[in-house]
Amino acid sequence: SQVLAGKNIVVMGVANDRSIAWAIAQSLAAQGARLAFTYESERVEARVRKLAETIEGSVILPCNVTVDEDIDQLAVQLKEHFGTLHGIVHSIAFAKTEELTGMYVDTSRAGFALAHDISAYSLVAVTQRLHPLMTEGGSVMTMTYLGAERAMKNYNVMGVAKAALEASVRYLANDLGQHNIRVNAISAGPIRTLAAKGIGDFNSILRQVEEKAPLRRTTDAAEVGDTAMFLMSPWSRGITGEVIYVDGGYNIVS
Ligand code: 0WD
Repeated sequence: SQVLAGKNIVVMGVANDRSIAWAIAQSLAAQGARLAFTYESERVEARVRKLAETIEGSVILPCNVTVDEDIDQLAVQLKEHFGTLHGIVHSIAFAKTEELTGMYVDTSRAGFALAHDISAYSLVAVTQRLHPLMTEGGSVMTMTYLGAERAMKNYNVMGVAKAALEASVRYLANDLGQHNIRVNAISAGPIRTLAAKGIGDFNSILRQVEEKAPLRRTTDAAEVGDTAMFLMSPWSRGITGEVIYVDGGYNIVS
């Protein structure tokens, strides 16, 4: 039997087939979840639609997380399609390329605000509007990185935004626990995706992980997918407000 049969989950942040959100969707679908995918703009719509078509019964909805009306509409649409919502997968981040290289001290006001809006506040904005649909309890998860805790080369403003995101996970978990809604983050090791392309010297980051991580290899998106599946499932029912590392153990030695 499938552990997520009868569960309705919205997956936000598929850009292409390398997206971590896509690997998560595979793991959730394999366990019988009914999925809704959101896409940021027409720029990615066709790609997301093609991918979603390979998962039976899934729906696709627009949502740019910087636009409150988009998230309002998402709530309306999800209520129409699903009635009850059981899970939210938030796998979204953005910073200007020029802020992801060089020194953090050079971060602009606008660059700081944009990175925090899309990468941290969006989790709050989405959870705020969707948690009322989680009438049977639920699970919310987001994606973070070790750069939230360590000053890592080139990660810069995104590390500061991830620190805000991780703190948000704790505050949201504390707010929503009374409704049996859990909120957690996965801290993944570096994975080659579209978002990773923006980070300076990504190859040397991957090489370091291969050398130093206890598992002596880089993280596979499918490993993140399976942990996300666990977080969406009742197997993790006692876990909330937590950051779970899926990084081959890199954080314990670095
Ligand atoms: O090494 C990595 N790839 C890691 C990624 C290690 C640890 C964590 N993460 C995090 C990222 O910071 C992000 O939060 O995982 C999450 C997913 O990232 P990804 O799968 O690596 O990257 P990608 O496939 O690019 O998905 C992120 C997507 C955007 O893609 P693009 O590249 O088109 O910006 O986030 C979405 C968009 O689809 N996104 C938005 N969605 C709605 N509204 C918005 C927006 N305004 N902006 C970006």
